Amino acid sequence: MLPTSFTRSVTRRNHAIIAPDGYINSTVPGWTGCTVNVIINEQMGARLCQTLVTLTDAGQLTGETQASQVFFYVVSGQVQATIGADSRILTTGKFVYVPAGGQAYALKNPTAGTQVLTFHKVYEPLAGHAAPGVCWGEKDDSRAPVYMNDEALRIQELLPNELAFDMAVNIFTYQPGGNLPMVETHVMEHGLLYLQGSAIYLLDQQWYPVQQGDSIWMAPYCQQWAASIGKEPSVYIYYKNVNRFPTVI
Ligand code: UGY
Ligand code: MN
Repeated sequence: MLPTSFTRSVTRRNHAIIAPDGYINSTVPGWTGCTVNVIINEQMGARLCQTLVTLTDAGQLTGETQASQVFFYVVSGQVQATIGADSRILTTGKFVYVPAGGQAYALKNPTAGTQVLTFHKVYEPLAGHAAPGVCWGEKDDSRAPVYMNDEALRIQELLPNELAFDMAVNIFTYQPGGNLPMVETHVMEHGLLYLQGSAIYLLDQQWYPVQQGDSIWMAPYCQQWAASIGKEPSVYIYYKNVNRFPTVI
């Protein structure tokens, strides 16, 4: 038994590891019968919000988007999502993207213990492109092409690759022995949740062991590299800001 003074979580200037051992619940208006853990938000210096919600069988997530678009992904369990006139059952691995600007949403009738991951980003309109509509989909390994010619790495892009979208959400699968082909140094920001397996992550020249259930925030230019550890694939779902002019200068 580890002392209660131990945690793998860290919060640094340009990255954070948030392991479930340090969760403290938040109350969010309209989200009832559930525990909400706000994993990443602007208080950290981030420009996205990431939450993990665990629902009781009476749980409901209801609201209306404002400046931010919201991406809901079912990590485990199932829930009924209603967006406008469209209502669908979301089982594990299914998602719905809800656009910014007054779109009502309701996630209801979950099985007890259902976990829902959310990513939120203030939408930046792009002249000449209509804002995206509601988008439904699911994790599908057959739609995950090889990444950078490395058979041990596959990425599925969950949202359409269109300029109207200013955020991407991808699922990255590393086979045992797989690792990023280089240390990435880039302007885009990430929030992620490990869905399966374990790995070693290098963030800003520091090493972190991570596993299923852990979340990571990487600020712009936080250098990053990862390798799968163990005998099963390591899999994470991650957010990335994309498709907008990179500077106001
Ligand atoms: O899309 C990405 O930047 C991705 N390869 N980064 C990451 O997984 N840390
Ligand atoms: Mn990256």
